[in-house]
Amino acid sequence: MLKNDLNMTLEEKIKETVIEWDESGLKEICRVALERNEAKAAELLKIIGKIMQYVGKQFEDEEIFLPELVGSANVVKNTIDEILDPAIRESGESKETLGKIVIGTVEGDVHSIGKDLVGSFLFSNGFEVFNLGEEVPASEFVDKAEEIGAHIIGLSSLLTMSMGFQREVIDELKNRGLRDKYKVILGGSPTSNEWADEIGADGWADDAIEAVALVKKLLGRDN
Ligand code: B12
Repeated sequence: MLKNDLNMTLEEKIKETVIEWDESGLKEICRVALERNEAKAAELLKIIGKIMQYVGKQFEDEEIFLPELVGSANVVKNTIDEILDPAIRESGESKETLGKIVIGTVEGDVHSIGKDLVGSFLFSNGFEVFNLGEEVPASEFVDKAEEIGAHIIGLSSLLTMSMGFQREVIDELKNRGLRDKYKVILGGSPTSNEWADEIGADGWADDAIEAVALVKKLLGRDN
């Protein structure tokens, strides 16, 4: 009972900092909770994931707008990078890893926000995410997937001009005889389900929340 009350208080505090983009506040709450053994890093990640789902839903319902969504995502991403991820590694506490994902924006395209959001959502939902950044050549996606034993390759493209590079990654996999080894998913505003079908990808998602559902489905983690 006491633990529940404590968790609720912690969740409420975390929610407030995420919504108010209070990065130093969120980091402090997480640091103190870890120091006092009030929660493990994986538990904090779960709480943060739940809150990001709430924020994402608010964005979908047009209750908040892009700057608010990006502000919250950045606060969460920086806290995960600087506090929670290192805490998990140090303690040897095994993060519940549901699968490994390599994600990046394809060659010729510098747009990062949507792809980073998808990466943060996947991470906070228990997946291990390797974000290769922007303007990533086809061979780099495949090299990284091979190196880390990925399950999924995620390709972002925001430009009509760069969409063709999504096809190139699939061609690169085929050329190396690796097409069946990885599930390839696509996203970005000019792309669609039809485009994913046309180039032989395994799935497409419209936003970060759908991306999490898609990845869970592809990896049989959706029950
Ligand atoms: C911000 C922005 C920029 C910023 C990017 C900053 C950054 N660090 O990302 C800057 C100013 C650098 C920029 C540059 C350019 N831009 Co720009 N940009 C935008 C803008 C306004 C917002 C994009 C964005 O961040 N959206 C918010 C995020 C959250 O949404 P999202 O990216 O769609 O991502 C979601 C989904 O698509 C999906 N998703 C995304 N990636 C993935 C990946 C996977 C695997 C999955 C499953 C899902 C998924 O989930 C995400 C989260 O919900 C859009 C217009 C718009 N309203 O989209 C134009 C836009 C994308 N840009 C455009 C253009 C033309 C350019 C430039 C060529 C302009 C120029 N003449 O220089 C350059 C490109 C240079 C280059 N080589 O890449 C056009 C593209 C048109 C087209 N179809 O080709 C757009 C649509 C504007 C327009 N209406 O003309 N841009």
